Amino acid sequence: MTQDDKTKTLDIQPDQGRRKFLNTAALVGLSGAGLSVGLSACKKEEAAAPAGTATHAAAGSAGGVHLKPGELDTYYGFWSGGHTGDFRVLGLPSGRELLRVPCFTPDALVGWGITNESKKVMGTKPDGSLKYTVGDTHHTHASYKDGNYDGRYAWINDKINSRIARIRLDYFVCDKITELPNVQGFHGIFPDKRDPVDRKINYTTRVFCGSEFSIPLPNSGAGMEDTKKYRSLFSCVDAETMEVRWQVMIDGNCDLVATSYDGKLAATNQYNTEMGVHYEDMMSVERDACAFFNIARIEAAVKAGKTRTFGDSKVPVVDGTRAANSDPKTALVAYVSVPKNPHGVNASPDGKYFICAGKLSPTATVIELSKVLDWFDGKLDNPDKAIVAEVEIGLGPLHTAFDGRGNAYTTLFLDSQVVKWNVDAAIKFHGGDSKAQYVVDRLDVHYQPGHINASQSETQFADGKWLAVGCKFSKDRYLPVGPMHAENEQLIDISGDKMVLVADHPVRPEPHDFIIFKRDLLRPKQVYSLDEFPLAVKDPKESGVFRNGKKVTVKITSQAPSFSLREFKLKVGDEVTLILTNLDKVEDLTHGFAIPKYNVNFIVNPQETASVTFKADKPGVFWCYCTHFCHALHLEMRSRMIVEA
Ligand code: RUQ
Ligand code: CUA
Ligand code: CA
Repeated sequence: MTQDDKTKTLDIQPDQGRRKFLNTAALVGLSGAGLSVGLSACKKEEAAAPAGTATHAAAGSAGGVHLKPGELDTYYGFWSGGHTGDFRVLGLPSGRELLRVPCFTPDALVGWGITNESKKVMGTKPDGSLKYTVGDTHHTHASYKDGNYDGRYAWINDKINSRIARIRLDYFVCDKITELPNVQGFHGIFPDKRDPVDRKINYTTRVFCGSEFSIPLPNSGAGMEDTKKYRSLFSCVDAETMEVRWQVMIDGNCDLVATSYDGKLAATNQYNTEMGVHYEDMMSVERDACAFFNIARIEAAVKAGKTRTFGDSKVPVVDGTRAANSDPKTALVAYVSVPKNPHGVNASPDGKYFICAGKLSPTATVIELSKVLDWFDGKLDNPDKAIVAEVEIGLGPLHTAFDGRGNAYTTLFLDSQVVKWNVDAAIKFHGGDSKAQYVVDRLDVHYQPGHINASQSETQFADGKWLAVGCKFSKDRYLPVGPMHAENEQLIDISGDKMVLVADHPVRPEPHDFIIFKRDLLRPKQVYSLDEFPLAVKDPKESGVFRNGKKVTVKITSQAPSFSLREFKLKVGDEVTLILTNLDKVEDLTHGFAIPKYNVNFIVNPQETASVTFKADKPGVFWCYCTHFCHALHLEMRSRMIVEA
């Protein structure tokens, strides 16, 4: 199909024959044959792709993507790194990667997992080694105030070990990691946007976390064969203390998470309402659900002590199962049915709707939040009546973004497309107006898109300029580099009626979700404050070797091009803590500190302090040197560690 043919087909509603609800048999092919069919279809369409790829002249009004040397991007993008376990910062529209913030996994550049400070954040075993060294980040979101990002924090999840990390956006560092109790497969995450009760609190104070895998509660070896009793917990983490405030035990599982702008509701889409243990079981019913949590009621129940705990965890758990929540007047959770194995739940910027994509159904479901609240108030007899549209949009719908002009953009994994559709028109169509034209545009992307997000899409200030699409397969878009390909993140100009593909960006596998927001919402600091670090060596005169039996503290400062100690002496068997403060005050004047054969390397940014603890177990001379280029005499920037036998 050429791009022109495709454009001609845009004005008709999705073909009903082709876009039938997929039945279970067809879906068995999803994981194998279905996907390869999808990919070979991509291959055919590849020839047509350049026609849909805009030159700059053809691009909409969002502006050019190629910035001149020295030009700054106008948006920040926060990307999750996937199983690299990091958090990435990009500039948009250029797509340039600016920073990786290590969170869950060690990072050799920074010394994350090497320094005592980072190990404390990451968590250690009693012997001082890291508790975990693998991670799998999926979703990142930032703190809100008045319906917009306020630049305080971002959060990111680790699916493998059920951890949530917080990134301070003043210094772009991970400062806290919390492990959720009794949770496996921690997937969706979303901060709240204001308080449901105290209306003065118009900013984020909670972060909600969904658990994708159901497990025996507690998971300590009993009841492992009784799979029908497995449950999932939906968790609320305090945004400031990062402690888990409460959990809700639910039927089915949690996938993605969304929150309402009024603070009253959080929701998670559920693909396994069957509570199956094999994937065939997980897609045996035609409708799953989106579970809505009434935050004020849950917190009242917690306060009233209507809670239990599981295992060693002290976190109070309320009962959100279907059986316990059938009476709307007291229900904590409303289950709205959604077809089939839905993926993604996204809040529209006007605050009115949550949209779930069908994944195994070619539909998007629009749920009106005021009607969900009506059900909780006893004004609606069935929570499914909160569904105001359920329309066919294409095959394998996953995630949805918004332009602030009433349009939604949903990734179609199987169709390798983004579909732009109008929410109001979809509601009219669903209401019986068969002439309502809700599909506005379709664009081929390359290939198999998962996440999607538009500039400011997750705020009330969606500005409809840029749309980024995370394609899971790049196939032929880049030079081959062996069996594994780069992922392909594509940038689309959405400022006009038609979507215009403007750039491909190869990214290291494998990013998942991302958010894009205006650069002036962030004011990062470029030099630390010495007071942030209790161990800071504030003056070179404080440096030296301080011995207390076998425990030795070495205090050093750095100022380009030298360390305050030109040499220091240790004895074999010493337990050494080395503290280094970088007294340079110039931004970007970072020093490194490496100790050969001792597996030590870390950096200190301007006015930062970091420490390492190690055992002096090898006699000899070890030239500690600066690993971060800092000065014309960078190579000469050394300190001689002498370990006496
Ligand atoms: S999920 S491709 Cu982990 Cu973000 Cu949807
Ligand atoms: Cu200090 Cu290089
Ligand atoms: Ca299912």
